[in-house]
Amino acid sequence: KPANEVQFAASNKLKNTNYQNVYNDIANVIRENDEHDDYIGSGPVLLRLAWHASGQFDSKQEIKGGSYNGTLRFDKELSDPSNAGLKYAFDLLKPIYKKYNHQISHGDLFTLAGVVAVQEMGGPKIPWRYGRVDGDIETVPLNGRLPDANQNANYVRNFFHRLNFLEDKEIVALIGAHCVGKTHLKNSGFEGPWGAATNMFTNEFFRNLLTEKWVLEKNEAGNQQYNNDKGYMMLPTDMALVQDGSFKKIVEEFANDESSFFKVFSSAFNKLLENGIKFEKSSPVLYFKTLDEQDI
Ligand code: ZEM
Repeated sequence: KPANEVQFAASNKLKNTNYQNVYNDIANVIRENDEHDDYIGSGPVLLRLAWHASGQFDSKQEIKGGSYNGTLRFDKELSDPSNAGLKYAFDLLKPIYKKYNHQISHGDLFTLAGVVAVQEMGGPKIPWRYGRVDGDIETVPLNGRLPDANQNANYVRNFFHRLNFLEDKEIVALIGAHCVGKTHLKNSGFEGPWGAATNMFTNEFFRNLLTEKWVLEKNEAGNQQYNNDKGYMMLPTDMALVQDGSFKKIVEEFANDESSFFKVFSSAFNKLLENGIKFEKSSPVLYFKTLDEQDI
């Protein structure tokens, strides 16, 4: 075996520089699967995969969850009703997992896919570290820890406190990820996109919250959602961001200043992906170039 292969096998990790190759492989998967969901593409659903792979974290429980053990790969977790629609995203990543042949863990792959999705859709750079491991089935957290979209501002704030987001700014920024993708009746019981540019990471979500005329309506699944005359929608938890005075001030700031949104989103998303993880000192913070920046 060549020396570097032996080294990989020993450390079970890729050399730092090679994660840009994994990034590029994921970015190419996004490029190749641009027809998904009526040409929204595969970026949004990969971002949602990274969020759900991390957002079931609960430090107070015996099985804490989070991204560390890469447990979203197990049917037990994938079949959580909250994860409906994410098998497609997991399947997109399977060939990449295979290609690196145990040199990358599922947790690292899922979280890196979120970073790739944000950056390739034009969002901010997200710092990222490797070092998660494939935990066994005993490390799968109980279903039902992801948030309920039918709730109000207090619920949203308390939910994100569980994930160590104590500042309203971080919470509002994270939900700003609803600038991309859409809701699907068959997945969640909600229907429609949040805006016009469904595969571009921008502050449109915040602008729409403030400027569109929203009407509360019952959808075909019997759930209440806010609709406007352009076919956009907002979840009750989205609308909570303008119903609460403190949240609303931040929505206004982000609507007026995209760079402020990007800055807070970048650090909060990095924290979300790393909840509950103590990285080895040798694991550096990595930043990746987009395909465009590499002229690929
Ligand atoms: Zn979402 N999200 N989310 N979210 N989310 C959906 C879709 C997407 C909530 C929620 O209930 C829903 C965050 C926070 C919260 C994305 C990213 C992030 C959908 C629609 C629902 C119902 C799923 C479907 O039908 O396919 C709630 C209640 C949240 C907090 C209160 C955070 C944080 C995110 C990332 C940082 C993304 C990208 C989508 C779009 C997926 C797609 O397939 O288009």
